[in-house]
Amino acid sequence: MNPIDCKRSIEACAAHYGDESEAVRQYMYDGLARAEAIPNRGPILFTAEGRLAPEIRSAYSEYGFYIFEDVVGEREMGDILADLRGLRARFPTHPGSELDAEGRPALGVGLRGPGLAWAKSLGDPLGGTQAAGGRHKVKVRELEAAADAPAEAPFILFGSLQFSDAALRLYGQPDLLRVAAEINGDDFAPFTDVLFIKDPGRGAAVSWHQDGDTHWNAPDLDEDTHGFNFMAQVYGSTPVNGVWVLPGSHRQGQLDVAELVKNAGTERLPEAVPLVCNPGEVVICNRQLVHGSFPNAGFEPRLTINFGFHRRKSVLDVQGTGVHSPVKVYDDATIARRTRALGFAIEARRLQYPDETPYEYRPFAERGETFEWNESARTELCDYNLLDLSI
Ligand SMILES: O=C(O)CCC(=O)C(=O)O
Repeated sequence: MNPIDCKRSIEACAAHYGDESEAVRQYMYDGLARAEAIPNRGPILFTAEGRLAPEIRSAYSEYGFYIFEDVVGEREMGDILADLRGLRARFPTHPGSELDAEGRPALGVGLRGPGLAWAKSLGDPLGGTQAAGGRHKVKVRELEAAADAPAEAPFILFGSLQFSDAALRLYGQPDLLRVAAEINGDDFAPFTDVLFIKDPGRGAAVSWHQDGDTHWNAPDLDEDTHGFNFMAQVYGSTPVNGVWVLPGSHRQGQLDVAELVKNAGTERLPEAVPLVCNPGEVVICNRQLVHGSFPNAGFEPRLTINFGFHRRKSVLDVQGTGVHSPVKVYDDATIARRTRALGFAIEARRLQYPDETPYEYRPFAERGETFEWNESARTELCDYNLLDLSI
């Protein structure tokens, strides 16, 4: 499949930057070329012994991300798009509203956990603030949205598995879970699950940062200590609307992102590359990578179904930092409770795709834990993200 043609969007985006527009245009085209030169994309492949193909493992280790092609097929994508239409119809009419456009109780109303977060159209709500433990050190340039854009637009939907059966089923995708087991061990633990919503002309920036809070000074810190996110692309992603990453930075420990920007003399970090994806591709993205996204001033939407996994030893008996869920020590029972979402996901997927071999998660087998996907499971899933393993 050819990559999305985003030339018009690059021009439109660059035009927002006034006297920096030529620099922005050049950065986007150079970024595209740098991304293309990195050998880190292809289908998910396993060896005859069932291990992740070593070239995928080593490319992921070297660059900190890998783009899996053709993960979400036509049927599944149809389900996802239908779900997203339904979800969006249930969004609150505006921040603070409890009603959707049809006057019904809006999505997330009545839940204790976070639901939909809004952000100023083409703004940068996180950069230079104390949000998420102050990890977004630098504010990237906010852009002027068109007069007909809303002051605030949907930005992040937290706890997405409780709102979308299609997202839940993707969470149970067997090949992705085999990848998770390969990277984090077959007793891997969950992290958090969200939708990043970057509507054209509206979607806000997520300024440069590294995820991860707890283990930067640990003597045994390594490149996989703070886990990874899968980023499934519904509409694809481009330099204009997508996440940019600094390849290899996940192996360099905690970096001073403000210093990187200062030294570069620009928010456009010179070595960064955009995650360029077609619809249905899924990026595995190391949380320790320096990464971020600019306001989406182009014409293509981006919607990322984000879901992450950790090594068990990175979360077991560790006190979370409160970024994604209330502060808590993650004992074995807490991890087991949070992992029940995975059991529901695998079962929901099995019902939808009976011809596929479901993923067998070792801790469920060891505990003899079984799952049914029904109304009581759906109720149990409400507010599941209050137990996100936030490290
Ligand atoms: O999707 C984006 O724009 C930002 C993603 C991100 O920062 C993350 O997943 O940690």
